[in-house]
Amino acid sequence: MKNKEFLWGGSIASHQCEGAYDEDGKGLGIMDLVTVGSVSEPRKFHDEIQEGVVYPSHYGIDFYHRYKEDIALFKEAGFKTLRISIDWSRIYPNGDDEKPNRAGIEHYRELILELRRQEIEPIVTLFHFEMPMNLVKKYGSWTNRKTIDFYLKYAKTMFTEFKDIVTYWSTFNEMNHMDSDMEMTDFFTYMNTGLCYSKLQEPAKTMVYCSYNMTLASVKAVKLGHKINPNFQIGCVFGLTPVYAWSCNPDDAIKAFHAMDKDWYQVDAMTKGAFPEYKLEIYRQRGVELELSEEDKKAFREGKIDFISVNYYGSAVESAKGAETEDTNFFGGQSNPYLEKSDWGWTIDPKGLRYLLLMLDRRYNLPMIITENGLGAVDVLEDGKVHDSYRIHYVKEHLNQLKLAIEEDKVNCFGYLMWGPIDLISATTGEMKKRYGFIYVDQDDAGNGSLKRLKKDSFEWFQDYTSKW
Ligand code: BGP
Repeated sequence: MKNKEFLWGGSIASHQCEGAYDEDGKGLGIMDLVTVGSVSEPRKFHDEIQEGVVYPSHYGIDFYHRYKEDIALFKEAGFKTLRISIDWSRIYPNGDDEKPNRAGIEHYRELILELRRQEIEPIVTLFHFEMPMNLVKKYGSWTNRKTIDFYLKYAKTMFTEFKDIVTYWSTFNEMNHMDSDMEMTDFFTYMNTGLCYSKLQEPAKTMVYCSYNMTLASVKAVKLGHKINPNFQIGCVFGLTPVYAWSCNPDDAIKAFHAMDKDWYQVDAMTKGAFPEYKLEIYRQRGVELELSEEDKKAFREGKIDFISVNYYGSAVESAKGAETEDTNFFGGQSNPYLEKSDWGWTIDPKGLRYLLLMLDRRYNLPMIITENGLGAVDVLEDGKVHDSYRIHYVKEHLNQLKLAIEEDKVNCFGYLMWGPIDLISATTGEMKKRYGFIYVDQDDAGNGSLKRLKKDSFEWFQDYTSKW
């Protein structure tokens, strides 16, 4: 395939790479209170910063100060695009401030202009697990509709400030993981709201209000952005997991379908011009009656996204009977006996990517971009080199499937972005040693290291492979 326009690149998020958590007027964000964890030790969520505790967002990989050096490396790797996120708490430190923080705006302007100078197309996410903590403490986060207004004020500021230098936007990252229809972990709830599921007084109600209000905020932001610049391409990032039936028993197929509905209802809400009735019915079954006002209905009609962004890491399996094996899966359901897992228990399923793209293409008929994919693995640094053949294998297998999806299945996919093209902090565990990058960063889990950047074997491989694709 010779498509010069295809967007090759990578995705990063501010709380996982910037550091500088209290510089240039930044307020305290929800991720600034999350400790380092590991595969066996969950991250903790604190109310206040405690002395002697490691909070990875405070240092990241110092991208805040080193972005020029890093962008030069991305350019060398052949990137055509970089997906970044803007940290809301750099723009409105408390979320409810009257005026934005100019230093925060200017920082992102410089970063975006640097990308433009290097001919790298910026894709900007407005909410990637980053929100001012004050909105959680003072207003109850997304349970309160006022938070929608604060988010829209922030979105308006960004759309207006960057209307001539950014075309591609994402309203949210993976808010679909937070849902009323599952027994939530603290982690997924906290990442999107700053609230801990286990401490909620009325969990069902809270989850319904938060997920509905965030979905509404997204469609309203799309309308607002299109008004500010009709050329904007505005999407939303969904973390989507194809779910297979354990067997050909129709009961398993229905169970698997419903498991996907948990994630896909938001795609429906943002593409079809209405909030899905089936979701309102599920809310009812959970004891929450949600009456949509005429104004809300109008917002869904008028705020359809222009494209679908997909984060893909693996697939899941569901059986109507419940667990068929003891071995459960990070993505829900149980392990798939046909597939391998990463060291962190994430299923590796390149064909699942093709299957997912097919389903999305036939169901929505919209342009798509893969905004995250990759292998979190431990890398060994030897004599200044990292021989990461396992990563090359992983990416190659996924790209082979992507090629089949585009060339044979004719799905409309306009880009592929690696997650964490430069090693950064893991979102789920806060570790540094769960590395995804083509570029190695010398830093350990406690934040110690020279922060030196080194090209891994996969760096040159990516450069070469994508230039010939
Ligand atoms: C996605 C998030 C990213 C990223 C990625 C990998 O769900 O959007 O922020 O972190 O997962 O996860 P982890 O870093 O935990 O390996």
